[in-house]
Amino acid sequence: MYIQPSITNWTGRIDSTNDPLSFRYHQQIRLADLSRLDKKASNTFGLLGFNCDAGVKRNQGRMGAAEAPDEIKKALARLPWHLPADTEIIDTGNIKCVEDHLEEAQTNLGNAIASLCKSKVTPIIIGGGHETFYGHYLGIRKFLGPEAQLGIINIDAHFDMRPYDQQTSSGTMFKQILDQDSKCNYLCAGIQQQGNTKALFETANQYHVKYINEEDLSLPTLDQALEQIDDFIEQQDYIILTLCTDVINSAYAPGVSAPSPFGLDPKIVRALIRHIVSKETILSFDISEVNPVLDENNKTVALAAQLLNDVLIHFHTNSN
Ligand SMILES: [Mn+2]
Repeated sequence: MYIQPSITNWTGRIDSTNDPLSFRYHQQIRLADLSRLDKKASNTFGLLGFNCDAGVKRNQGRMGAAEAPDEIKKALARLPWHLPADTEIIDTGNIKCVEDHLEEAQTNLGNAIASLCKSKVTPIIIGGGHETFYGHYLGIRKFLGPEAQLGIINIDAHFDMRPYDQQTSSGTMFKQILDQDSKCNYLCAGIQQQGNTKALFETANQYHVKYINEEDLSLPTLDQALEQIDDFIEQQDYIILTLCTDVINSAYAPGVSAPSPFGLDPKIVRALIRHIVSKETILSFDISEVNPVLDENNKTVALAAQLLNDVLIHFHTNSN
């Protein structure tokens, strides 16, 4: 089900109505119906929400992520605009999952993402539980066709490679993808021993997943981690990035289904994101697993909005 973008998400302080140097996001954003996209200039980003936590429910997690897209848009609306003047950001509304119709919702999300790509709009997807990523993948693969080597980078405490013989969920996407797509490679940064069983580490090894442990993602070791990520990126035709917000330390990100007391410092996550989205081969980004219902003083939502702002500012800035 498609929900058109709403101006009610885009309000905030107004320092000036005519001086662009004083503008905030809510003064720059434009609303665009998905069915009426025309060809855009190449520096256009399309925000697309996914109101869905059916995958989290199936994964026996805590519900609420379906409400994140509008809350994150409201927080982004209030941030000052530091993007180049010719950058265009459009809110293209939300795709909503009805009841337990997860597969249908993921297909709809994928189709919407593919149509954004066709209009030369960079998809910036706001989940939703991490099942958002399966729709993200479907859309990019549909756009690229089957032959391109596609690198998936997931910043996450969890592999999300559980078996799905019974049903898919927010914990199965990467196994689903690697089982059906031999042209996909998977790197996961932020893995925690306590977030994954021994069996999941074995699965990851069987599927030749590249992963970087949480312990190896601190300031002193960051350069080494970035080198590993660069080696991975160089072997792909294109990359896509997904951020599972539960990878962040629960002191900073309490509003998630599965909080991580030993999660990453937000500054490390910001450094990873800046580095990865600056690459020439990146096509799209999603942020998932923010849960406004479980948040404390809106701080996870505010962090998510700031990370999104970082993605937008740093996207494609390094074409080496
Ligand atoms: Mn995840």
